Amino acid sequence: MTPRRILHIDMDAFFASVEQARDPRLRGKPLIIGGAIDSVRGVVSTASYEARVFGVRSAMPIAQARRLCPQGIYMQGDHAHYAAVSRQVRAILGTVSPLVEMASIDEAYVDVTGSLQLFGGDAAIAEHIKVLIRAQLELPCTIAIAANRLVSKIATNEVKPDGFISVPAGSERAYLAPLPVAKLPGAGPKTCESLRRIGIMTIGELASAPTRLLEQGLGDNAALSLQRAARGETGADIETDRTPKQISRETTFAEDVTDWGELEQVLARLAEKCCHTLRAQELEAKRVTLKVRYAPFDTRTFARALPTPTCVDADVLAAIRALLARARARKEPVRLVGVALGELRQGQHQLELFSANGNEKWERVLHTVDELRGKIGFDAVRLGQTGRR
Ligand code: TTP
Ligand code: MG
Repeated sequence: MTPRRILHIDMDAFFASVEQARDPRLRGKPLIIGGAIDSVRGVVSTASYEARVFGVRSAMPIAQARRLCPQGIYMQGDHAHYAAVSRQVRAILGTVSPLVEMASIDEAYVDVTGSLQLFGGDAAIAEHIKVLIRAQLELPCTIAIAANRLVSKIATNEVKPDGFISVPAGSERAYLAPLPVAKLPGAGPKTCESLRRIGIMTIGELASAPTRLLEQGLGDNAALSLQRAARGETGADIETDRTPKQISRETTFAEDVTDWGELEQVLARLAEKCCHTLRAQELEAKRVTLKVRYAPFDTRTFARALPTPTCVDADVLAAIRALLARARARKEPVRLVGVALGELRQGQHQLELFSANGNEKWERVLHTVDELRGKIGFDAVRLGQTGRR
């Protein structure tokens, strides 16, 4: 498997920097942007780093900020403009990789795995982006590149402002180890307090703590996911704008069907169509849902997670068959059946998966089938499951 490289970028003091970019007189000054800036209830949206020196922070009441930094310049935020600049940042990121996910108005994850060779490495790609954003938008930003989103996001925060860091593959755990547990997303004040009570202050201590001890302190689920994060092992893949939420197909029958063998045939066909679309979009699915409408209008869904993400018909069919066993327990006539593939992601592990499962042949066959279907239509090629009647 090609190790992923995930770039996280976060703009520095975003709203304030945007104002400083369009009005040079504001540069180098303590600048505070807020909503309802003149109202007693207004809060600080952000403060320039010059204002942070005085202790001014996001979400602080403006009144308090004025006490801490009376010489500051206070401005009302202009959200429409910040959103427009955010879109420009998004466009610049799109020039280095198609896999961009904006996580908020001023931060994004970019899967740069496929772009690194082109640009010449982590440092080069980060420098390229920083230079473009400086030149086109006059804005500072901070970038981290690591094996997954979690580590890159934590790392960005550590090198702000105007920073860059690359966490080499394999050194995630060592990188995180000395940081306080509060730096882990998901470790709020209550969790940190629970951890402190069992003597855990750093991410490294959390990573190597006995699981039993953590479960007692935090509860089973929280303990496991937090410990995985502490080991730098977590991190979902990039969800780009292009990834649909699910791919589904369904068939309504003119007359109610009671023959489950027939329903299985129809479902196999629907599953093949879904998988065809899945592969055409280079996606994999982690969840299969079977939809059954029993006559007249009683619709039920049955779902199961797949052991590994897949785009292979046979895997989806196996799941459908297992779900069918549950659906047919109702012993009622059926008006409609459908298949939906969910928890979609970019097909990254396809090749490894195929070789791991001895599925190479399947892959070759399916690609040939997809090609033929592209040329001569979907129904030109029937695979084993739907071919036999
Ligand atoms: P952040 O990225 O959290 O903050 P920032 O960009 O101002 O500063 P830095 O990243 O360098 O630490 O948030 C991005 C923008 O979102 C910020 O400029 C203003 C807005 N924002 C609020 O309106 N309220 C808030 O409480 C926070 C945290 C941010
Ligand atoms: Mg920011």
